[in-house]
Parts: sequence; C-alpha cells; structure tokens
Amino acid sequence: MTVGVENDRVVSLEPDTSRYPYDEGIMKTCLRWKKNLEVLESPERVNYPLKRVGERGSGKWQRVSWEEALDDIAERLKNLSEKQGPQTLSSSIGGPHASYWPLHRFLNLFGTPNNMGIGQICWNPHIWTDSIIFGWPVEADLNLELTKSVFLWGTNPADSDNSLFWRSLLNLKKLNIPLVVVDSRKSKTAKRADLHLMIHPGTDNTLALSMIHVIIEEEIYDKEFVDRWCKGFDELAQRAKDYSPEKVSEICRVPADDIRQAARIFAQNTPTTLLSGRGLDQLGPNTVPTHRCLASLRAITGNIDRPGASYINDRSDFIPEVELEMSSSLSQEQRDTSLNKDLLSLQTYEGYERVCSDTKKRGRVLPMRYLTSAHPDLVWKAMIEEEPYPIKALIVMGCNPVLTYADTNRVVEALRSLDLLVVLEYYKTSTAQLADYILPSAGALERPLFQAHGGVANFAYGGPAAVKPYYERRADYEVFRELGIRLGQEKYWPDETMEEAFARTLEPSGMTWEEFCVTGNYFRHPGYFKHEDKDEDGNPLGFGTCSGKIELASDVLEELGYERVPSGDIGQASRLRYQEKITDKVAAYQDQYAETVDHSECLDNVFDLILITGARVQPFYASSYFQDEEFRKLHPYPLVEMSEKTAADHGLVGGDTVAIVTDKGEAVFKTHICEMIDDVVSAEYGWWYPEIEEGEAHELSGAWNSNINVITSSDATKFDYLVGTWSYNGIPCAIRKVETELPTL
Ligand SMILES: Nc1nc2c(c(=O)[nH]1)N[C@H]1C(S)=C(S)[C@@H](COP(=O)(O)OP(=O)(O)OC[C@H]3O[C@@H](n4cnc5c(=O)[nH]c(N)nc54)[C@H](O)[C@@H]3O)O[C@H]1N2
Ligand SMILES: Nc1nc2c(c(=O)[nH]1)N[C@H]1C(S)=C(S)[C@@H](COP(=O)(O)OP(=O)(O)OC[C@H]3O[C@@H](n4cnc5c(=O)[nH]c(N)nc54)[C@H](O)[C@@H]3O)O[C@H]1N2
Ligand SMILES: [Mo]
Repeated sequence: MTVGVENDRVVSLEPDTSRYPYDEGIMKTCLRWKKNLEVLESPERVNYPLKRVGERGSGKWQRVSWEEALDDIAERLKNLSEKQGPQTLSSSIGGPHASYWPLHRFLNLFGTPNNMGIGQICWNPHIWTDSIIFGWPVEADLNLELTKSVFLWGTNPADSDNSLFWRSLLNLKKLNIPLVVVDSRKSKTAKRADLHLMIHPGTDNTLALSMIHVIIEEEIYDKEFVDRWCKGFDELAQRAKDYSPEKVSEICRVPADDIRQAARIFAQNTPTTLLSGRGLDQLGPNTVPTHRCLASLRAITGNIDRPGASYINDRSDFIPEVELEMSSSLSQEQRDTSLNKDLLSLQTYEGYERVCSDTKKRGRVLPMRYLTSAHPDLVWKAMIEEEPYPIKALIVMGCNPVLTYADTNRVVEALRSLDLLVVLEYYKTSTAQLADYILPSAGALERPLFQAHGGVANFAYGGPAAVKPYYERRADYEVFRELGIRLGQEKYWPDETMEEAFARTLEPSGMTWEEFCVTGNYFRHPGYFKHEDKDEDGNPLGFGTCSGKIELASDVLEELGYERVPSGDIGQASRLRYQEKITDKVAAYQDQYAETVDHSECLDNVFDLILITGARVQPFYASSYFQDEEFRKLHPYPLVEMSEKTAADHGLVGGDTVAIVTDKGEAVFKTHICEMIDDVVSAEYGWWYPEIEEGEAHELSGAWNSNINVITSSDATKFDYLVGTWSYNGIPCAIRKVETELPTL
C-alpha cells in the first residue's frame, strides 16, 4: 500500500498498483486491508502499558511508564528464575502475525526451552514429514502453462487465502485443467471442482492409501523415478494392498469410482500440483500418516521437484532463523528440562537434531524453536499441577490462547494460576484481560516487517514502518531487547532498532534494508531436479534424507518408534505397534488422564455426530476483527454448518440456535444448512464479544458463549506422540436445540 502521512499521522491508504503482487481482484474482494486505518485509530486499542491492580480478570488497571513496567517484569522474572529455575518461564505465540525470533532469542538467553505455539496443528506436521521424506519442505508449483491437474486437500483458499494463488485457480476451468478437491464440505473452493471427494473427517490417510493402491495396481506410477529415487516402494505397495477402493469407500464415504478417478488424474494428468491445508494438520494421530501418504503420492508419480508439480524449497539467503533465535546458547542441561522430552519423539531437541543431521547434507537447517515448542497441554499441567515442575510465568505475543488454543477452561485455569502473565497486544483480548501487564504493541503501519517463513524457503516479504508508533505503543522487538538488557543479555542485542536487526538479517543476501524496501519482496526460485546436482566427483547429491533417496519407508521414524510406512484406518495394527513402544513416561501420563476423564457420556449413541472446527470464513481472522461493527453486521452470528439431512435427523431447521456438546462442555451457535457430508457439523472458531465489558462476571468478554475451543481438547488421550498434534477436526459431539439469546452488535 501507499500510505499518505501528514504530521506523523496516517491520512490515507491506497493500493500501490506498481508493486507485485498487486491484483485488482484481490484488492476489490479483500475486506481487511482498508481496516488498517481504523485499527490504527481504534478507541479500543491499548496505548499505554497497563498494570493489573485488582483481582486477576477484574478489569482494574493502572497506567504505568514503560520503565516501571519493564523494570518490574525483569525483576520478577529474575526472582522466579532464581527460585524455580529458568524453565519456569513459558511463552505463547499464534499465527504468523509478526517476527517471533526476538521472543525466542530472549527465551534462549534466559535459559528456558518451554516456548509454546500452535505449530503442532499448523505448519509443523508438514514441515516435519517433508523434511524426513524429501530432506526439506516442498511447495506446490502451480504453473498454468505446465500444470495438468490440481489437487486441493483439506484447504479452502476461496475463504482463507485471497491471494494470487487463488486468483490463478479461477483460470483452471478455462484452461481445461482438472481441479480435484478433497473436503468434508462443499466449500466455495469445492464448488469449482471437477471432482469433489466429500470425505468423512479424519480418514484422509485411508483415502490416500487407496489412491496409492489404484496407482500401483494399474501400474500408472512413474517406474523410472521410483527405481532411481525412492526407498521402500515394495513396503509401501505391500501396505497399500489392503486398501482397495471398495473397502475404503465405506470408511471414507467416498464412492469407489471417484477414488479410482482421482488416482488416475493424479498419476496421469501430470505434472500434478497438490496443496494441503489445515483440514489435515488438525487430525490428532492421523495427521502425520496423512502427510506421509500425500508425500508418497507425489513421489511415486514423479511429481517432486518438477516444473508445474512442486519444488523443494531452498534455505534462505538470510541469516537462518536458528541463528537469529540464538538457539545454540541454550545449554544441554537446559534443553533436558524440556517438557516434551521422552513424551514426544519428534518434536524434541533430540528429534530435531536427528532430522537436521540429514537435512544438513544439503546445507539446510530447520528453525529450532517452532519445531521443539512445548506441547500446550504439558505447559498447562506444569502451571496447574506444578508437574514435573512449576511454570509460574508466561509471555504471550501475537496470540489469544483463550480463544484459539484447545480447552478454554483448562487454559484459563492455567493462566489464573500464574505469578506473572505478560501480554503484548493491540487490544484487551480475553487473554489480555487476565494479565499482570498488558504491553501495547505497535501495529502493521507503525513498525517495519520482515517475514521470512522461518527460513525454510528463500522468500521474504515486508517493508518499512509508515509512521512512528502512536501513543506509547512499541514494536515487539524493542520490548524483548529492553527486557534482555535488564537481565544481562546486552551483548546479544547489538541492534537498537528492528530496522537495524532486519538489515543484519539481510546481509548474507547482499541486499540492504533500503533496497529490500523498494520492492518489499525477495524471492529466488530454487530451481528443479536438485537431487540430480552433482558433487565434485560427479555423483548426484540426492535428497537431504538419511538414505539420500525419498523415504517412502522411513528409518528415522522407525528409530523414533513409529511405523516405517504409513497406515490408514484399516491398518490400526501397525499404529498399535507404535503404542507398544511408548515410553514409561507416556504410559504414566496416559494413565493419569484415564482416571480424570469421565467416559460415561462418550457412548456412541450420545455423541452421534462428528465435529470439525475453524473452517475459515471472511471477513474475520481467527479471533481478530470482532470489534469491527461493519464486519459483525456482515456476519452477525457464529454459525454451525450441517447438511439438510443432519438437521432434519435432529429436528432442526436453518437459523435454530443449538448447543454443541462434547465431553468438555458446550458452546452455542446458529444452525446454517449447507451442502456437506451427513452426520458431521462444522463450527466456526474465534468468536468472542469485545463489547461485553471486561471484568463483568468474569466472562472475559464472552469467552464462554460461542467459543468452539471450550469444547475441544489437547489432552493426552487425544494427541499424537510424535509431533503432539491434537484434534480440531473429527471430534465426537452431540447437538441440541436451545433458547439462548446470542449477543449481537
Ligand atoms: N478450534 C480451532 N482452533 C484453532 C484453529 C482451528 O481451525 N480450529 N486454527 C488454529 C490456527 S491454524 C491458528 S494459526 C491459530 C491462530 O490463533 P491466534 O494467532 O491466537 O489468533 P488471532 O486471533 O489471530 O490472535 C492474534 C492476536 O495477536 C494480536 N496481534 C496481531 N499482530 C500482532 C503483533 O504484531 N504483535 C503483537 N504483540 N500482537 C499482535 C492480535 O490483536 C490478536 O489478538 O488458531 C488455532 N486455533
Ligand atoms: N478469513 C480468514 N483467512 C485465514 C485465517 C482466518 O482465520 N480467517 N487463518 C489463516 C490461518 S492461521 C491458516 S492456518 C489458514 C488455513 O487455511 P486453510 O488451510 O484453507 O484452512 P481452512 O479454511 O480451515 O480449510 C480447511 C478445510 O478443510 C476441511 N476439512 C475439515 N476437516 C477435514 C478432514 O478431516 N479432511 C478433509 N479432507 N477436509 C477437512 C474444512 O471443511 C475446510 O473447508 O488460513 C489463513 N487465512
Ligand atoms: Mo494457522
């Protein structure tokens, strides 16, 4: 955007038509870019550091100076660390709103391994599996001149990604490029599909194995590529034998003929581009097997690092995230206090070192903090039960865990048990209302931005700040630097401003910060067929994996106690083998939960429906923009979607108010009838009511009315023990009609 500035205030915002990726269609349909001006001026913004003076959550605050706030926070962190050890500090981050490495650097230097994120259900599963199977993350390579078919699996870019990618998809029909969508709903994207597989939630690994079955049975796989570059094809073929489309169609509720057709398109209309999304990242123990199956599909059809199909990213030309985070400054002794240790096998420092020892063969190192981040449920446990040790302090940045993490009651209980909760925010969110300090953050127009995707791609976007922060808002970077300096970290924070830090990050690329800001965009295409690159002796370098080939059967995963080839719902036995290998620590953890969970209501006849959550809708973004009157009028109620048959079976019609019930509690939504698979309901996420005064009846501005995460769970009975992925999709539930009035603006 071009920002008009007068006297240090923003007076106008216009799309900058001269810059990539300007697109008229995007700017016309995007509702949020225009809001930047209102967000800057919003009367609801927090403009000064606030210190809690009343009871936690009572809405009583005192304005304090930055000096006072930072001195006190530093002092209290120091005392807690001396008493409990530095691991008593945790942090929590959300979606990709800002640069998180300054927070992570602060934590590494402070000496705690316990940062939290939502990576286990967004991003990490795919980064981990691609790295193990291909040696590095893989990107879809949609090229309208080359691509011959497109698969969108568990993603709905029509609502979640109004970008050039989505705009390109609008051309597929005209170009006769078939679009196949795998989604439990007839989403806006699925409506454009030539073939829509309306799948039963959480059975995607089973479906993908059946496509593999067809491709192998019909011998339409890429034999030459498989022979040359894939390891474990026979094992995979053996596994896929059980997954005939006829058998699988009952599990996935997709017609056998459609499975065959999808398999043939995938293998024969090549190059095939495949993009998967959050529908798959949030399936608990089925997530990693699903990503492995999709990777296998790409591999056996030769759709890897090939124009129009996909490319393997390259590491970035910038200082890698792992160095920015200063991850090497966390000692082994401190790493050993990580809550994940011995519980998860991949999302740990040991898992990270194991995988990176292979990716390094091709000069690539993953970001460490995201991929070792502590499992939220373990952090809540350490806060509430002080097991295995007390966590007493939490820093929240770019995140609203009361709305977006699973099991709101547990989150709030944990936050209430803290000695120190610091929240860096724009608004008094439900989470911020529980804080000891709310620190006012500078927003999009008030601070520079440099987003580099964790360094797993040679790509960055960003730009300068348009104005200095209004009031006393501050850039997140400066807050962590200031805190760091107060805790003896000065020599590790040489750059006074974010611009200087970004300039340093860019140095290896030969670009200055000013040069970067001219385009605000950096992208170097990594090229294709990089496995064929030669070493000094003329031998191909291969993939950055343990065998140098594509790991259809994985030694690394086997070492970590997992199955060598993925399975689906028919192959439960092989997942049980993994269960047999679980550590004593996992067994003890599961036993503890078995005692606390009341299964009396979990009988199938009570929970007769399957819940999926968080399918993106416009104009909201997670829990953000609910203050906006125009947006609220456009979309006044939290909706739960279901098919006409599902509604009728439950005596409902569109517009009825219903409570959705799980073993965790209930949340209230309005029924919306749409085309989707029967016996499944799909609820929106992020709903709260900022207009409800803070402090009022301790409701945290409506955190318990229609917040779907009141009824989700990330506890030990639900997550997978490799990455720690829990379920936001595929949850047993019930619905019943209620008379509750929902708040409206
Ligand atoms: N049930 C269910 N839950 C889900 C999901 C789901 O599908 N279903 N999806 C999950 C996924 S994929 C994600 S990524 C998460 C998203 O979860 P969050 O990231 O927690 O969601 P947001 O509402 O975007 O919260 C971001 C907060 O950060 C603030 N903020 C924005 N930019 C900045 C900044 O630069 N600095 C600071 N300090 N603050 C900033 C905003 O005001 C906002 O309150 O939700 C997860 N939760
Ligand atoms: N408007 C808006 N845009 C956003 C966001 C937002 O909050 N609002 N959030 C951003 C973030 S953090 C993320 S991670 C991305 C996510 O963007 P996407 O990856 O596109 O995720 P969703 O929009 O949740 O779409 C997931 C789709 O998967 C389907 N689905 C659910 N369960 C299953 C299943 O078991 N199998 C299959 N095959 N499909 C299933 C759902 O019906 C839904 O259509 O969007 C980003 N963009
Ligand atoms: Mo996300």
